[in-house]
Amino acid sequence: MNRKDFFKWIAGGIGFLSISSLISFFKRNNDSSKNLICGTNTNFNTTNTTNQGYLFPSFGNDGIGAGPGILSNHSPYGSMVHPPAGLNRYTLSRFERPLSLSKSFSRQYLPAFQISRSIKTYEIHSIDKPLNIAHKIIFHGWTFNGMIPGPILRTRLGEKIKIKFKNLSKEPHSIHFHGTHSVNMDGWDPIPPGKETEYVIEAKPIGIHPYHCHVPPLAIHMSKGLFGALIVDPPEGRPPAHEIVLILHGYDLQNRGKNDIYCWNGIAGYYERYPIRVKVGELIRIYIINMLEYEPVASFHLHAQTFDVYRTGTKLTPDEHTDVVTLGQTERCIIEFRLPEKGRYMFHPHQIHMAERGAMGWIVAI
Ligand SMILES: [Cu+2]
Repeated sequence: MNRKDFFKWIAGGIGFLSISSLISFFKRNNDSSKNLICGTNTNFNTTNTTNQGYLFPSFGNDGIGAGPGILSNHSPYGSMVHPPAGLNRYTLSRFERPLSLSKSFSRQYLPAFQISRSIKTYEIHSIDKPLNIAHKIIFHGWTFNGMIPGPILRTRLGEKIKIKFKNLSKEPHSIHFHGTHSVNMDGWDPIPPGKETEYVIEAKPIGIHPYHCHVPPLAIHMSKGLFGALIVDPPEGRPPAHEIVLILHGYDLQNRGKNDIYCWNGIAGYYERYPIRVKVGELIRIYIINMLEYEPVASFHLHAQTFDVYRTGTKLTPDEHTDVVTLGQTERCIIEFRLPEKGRYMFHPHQIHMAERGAMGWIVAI
């Protein structure tokens, strides 16, 4: 082989390698496109109903969720569990109260109540209801007023609230509030189906307190959706801020005492698809509660900005300044921060399996 032939041979080899690698690249991408449409995994087995009546997806190697890292068919930063079709950025507006909102909008943030003398009266009913909690996933929830989480109640320190509870579902349920109240109003005793009761609570201390059904087996009653939040403001109120409630919880789709998907505020993948929009520089206050069952610890982590943490919200001075706050079951906190520049700020639990299975979200500063 002379020198000219040698170079021809080398060039031919490179050409062959390039073409074969291009072919394998397209083949690989073509294969993955079978399961991916606009980042949405469509490989769902929607006819597979379990005896619990759930529809659940089969995607990834383990049947629920995806396989490891970037090799599986999803965005490495995206949620593998997508929200249902047909939602919009206002679907979860009851968890948010931007600074600029009119009174009519802020009423959505609070459930309807009547004030008689000094008592706010709320009507809360337990209702069995199928809910579309993720793309092609119907969950047969046990709900307060048809929603998971239940209504966000809000009051001021020392105000009396009356909760008229009616059990309209097939199982016994109750409402137990965290915080301080009369031991006779503790809500652990089951109210049978069709029956009703009243809980009267003098709201204290200030902060964010979960409420939930307290009928055993407790983990099932709670993870089925029977929980919500009570915000207790100081008598003088709180400084104006863009407020958001984020309640972390999971869904056990196969009734095996294990969370299959995770979410903030009831719908998996929602805040990834519909980021929370805030204004650059405005005060942001997030009320965070960990209502996850079956896992002892979860967290909230914000990217690119640190925040003040008020643990349980019971003080008006911050306990720490950080970028990740860890919460045991039913633990909660209030965080405050401002976003100094335009951009997309990611948030998620730092338990990555939770983030990757529906609990990843964005706050966009505009
Ligand atoms: Cu219950």
